[in-house]
Amino acid sequence: MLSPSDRERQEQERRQDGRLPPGQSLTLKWPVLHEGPIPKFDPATWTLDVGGLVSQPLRLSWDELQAMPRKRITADFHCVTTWSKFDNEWEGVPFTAIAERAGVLPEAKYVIIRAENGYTTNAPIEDLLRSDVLLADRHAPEPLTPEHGGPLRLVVPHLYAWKSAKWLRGFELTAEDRPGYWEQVGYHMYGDPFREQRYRRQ
Ligand SMILES: Nc1nc2c(c(=O)[nH]1)N[C@H]1C(S)=C(S)[C@@H](COP(=O)(O)O)O[C@H]1N2
Ligand SMILES: [Mo]
Repeated sequence: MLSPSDRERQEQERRQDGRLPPGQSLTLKWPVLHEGPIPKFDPATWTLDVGGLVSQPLRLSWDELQAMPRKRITADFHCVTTWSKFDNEWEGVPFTAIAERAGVLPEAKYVIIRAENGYTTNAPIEDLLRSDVLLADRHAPEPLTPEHGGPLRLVVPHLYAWKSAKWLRGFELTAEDRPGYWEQVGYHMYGDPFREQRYRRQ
């Protein structure tokens, strides 16, 4: 156990490293945070839908998704409620593989990320095309548990964690930015933790 002063010193060091964003504290546990119930997963009926400004709209089954290229990344995770969890090992399908298969049209500038129970969040497409953005089904070495978004969640390490939608079900590519679930009640449209883009000015 770290004493409070050790913890403070460690946070100071990490801040100096540029790894802990302003206003954040390190957590060693992994909190569970979401609205609503944990959805049930049936691999026989589950689909991932990709539509909007793409040349080839997709409806992928669980097995089709599993057959796609895979990748493992290590990344920090920053929740807007001020906890950060370092060194998460995520494994899954890179968003770039999905984008390539769907064929992103030049007019596509934003993505509405869709999850179970109507949860949505938005991001510029260029952010999702970063090489470390994954459709993760493992928090390695374990499969992603249902409370952490299993069977599949998006992971966007460089934005606040509300953009990392749990129970991911699809993407809609759009020309204009549209606020998602939390953005509609005042969370920032972009959400960069290093610029403390927590809430929008009202
Ligand atoms: N579908 C869905 N995804 C969601 C949320 C949610 O309410 N619903 N909450 C977000 C928030 S605010 C955070 S901090 C992370 C938390 O992920 P965790 O519970 O695995 O720590 O999930 C994000 N993804
Ligand atoms: Mo969060």
